[in-house]
Amino acid sequence: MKFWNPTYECMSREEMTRVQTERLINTVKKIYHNVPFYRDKMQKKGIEPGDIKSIDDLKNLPFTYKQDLRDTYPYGLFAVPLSEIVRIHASSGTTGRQTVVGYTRRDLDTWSEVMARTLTSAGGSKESFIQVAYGYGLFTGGLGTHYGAERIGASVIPISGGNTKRQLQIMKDFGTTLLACTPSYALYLAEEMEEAGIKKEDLKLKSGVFGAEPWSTNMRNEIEERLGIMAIDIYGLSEIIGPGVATECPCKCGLHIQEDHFIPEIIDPVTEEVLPPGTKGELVFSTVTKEGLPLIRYRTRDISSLNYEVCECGRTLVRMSKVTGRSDDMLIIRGVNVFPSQIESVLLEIGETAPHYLLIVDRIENLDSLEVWVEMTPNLFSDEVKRIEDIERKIRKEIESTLGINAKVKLVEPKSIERSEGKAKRVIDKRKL
Ligand code: DLL
Repeated sequence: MKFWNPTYECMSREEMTRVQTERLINTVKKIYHNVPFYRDKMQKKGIEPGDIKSIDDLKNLPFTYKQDLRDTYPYGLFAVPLSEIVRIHASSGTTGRQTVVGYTRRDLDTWSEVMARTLTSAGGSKESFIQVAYGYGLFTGGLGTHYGAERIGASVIPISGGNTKRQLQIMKDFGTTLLACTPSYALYLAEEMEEAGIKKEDLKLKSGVFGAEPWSTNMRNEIEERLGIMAIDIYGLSEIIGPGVATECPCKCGLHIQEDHFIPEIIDPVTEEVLPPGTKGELVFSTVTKEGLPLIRYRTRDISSLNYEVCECGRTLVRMSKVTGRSDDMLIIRGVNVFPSQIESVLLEIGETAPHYLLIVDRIENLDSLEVWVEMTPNLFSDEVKRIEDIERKIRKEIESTLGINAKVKLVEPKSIERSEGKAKRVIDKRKL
């Protein structure tokens, strides 16, 4: 099966606009009456629910920031009585208070629906064996994928993250056909698999849905090659629902946003002006079916662009470009904007090292410095010093020519960079700014 819900996934633009408008009007009414925070914000802007007549009026509504969720911690933005909330998750935020999100029974149903669309798009069906290696718990990755997988009738293997040897054993013995985990963990699994002497031909794996962190196209090629699968990018964030906000189809040319539930906009993060399709900027979402925690114009900090052309796969859902990084993950090194995924792309393009790296940023005598640590492959490790130095030089030159910054490149021993079972930590910023 190609689509889970063709009525919405292949709807005409006019029809989609009609659905979105109706749902937006309802949501705005609800938040105005049920969430004092939104009522205040709207009143300050001099708008009433009746002023919102179409999705063109979205731009007049106030933004919601992560800080607003923190300021109203834990339940201040919920729009229903707490007795209606049947599930609570929290975001894995690394800085500040974590943000708490709540779901009603209908929200869980919506989440399963969008995840069912996602898994179907990645080739999943009731015949599939889906190994969910995202963490279960407050993180939305595990349970979100789990419910979607059950919805399509697949056989779900709820192994959660970690315990890599066991993951491989189960993958082989249970005949896993679809793997769900972070892209960095997928690579780690590939590495351990090779070490354990398991060949990709020994497995039944056909595809994977990888997300929760930025990853480059080169990393996709590496995963596809080493695991012998189709690797699909899946995007989402707890505040909006969790995984399943958007996903690639087998065309792998942008991620289809489930826009009958989440209306996207791209804005200039500084001027907050809405940008036209095709222009890169910050992704902003308004949820239009959520009951527990509806959010209007939520600032994701993720950088992307929108494409409204109909995709070859037949879906009409707007596509967002692969997220290359967050505006707040972006490193500014001597005035140059650098996303870790750009460096990842250079490393994998050169391809003579292992795909594991760490960026160390420091400020020495008022000058920013960037060190790139990259792991050697075992072969390279046993090679001559001169060859190792040659590769270091090659990487340095390539980073300089593609990103315009000078980096110190250090090839380090195989397996010396810590592996991650969830989101990878790629940057150590020692600057005290
Ligand atoms: O990471 C939800 C998720 C789970 C998505 C499993 C996909 C798969 P949070 O922990 O709230 O939720 O983190 C959300 O992670 O704003 C992005 O910065 C980043 N992110 C998520 N998916 C992708 C992706 C989950 N495919 C934050 N590419 C988001 C790049 C991603 N970044």
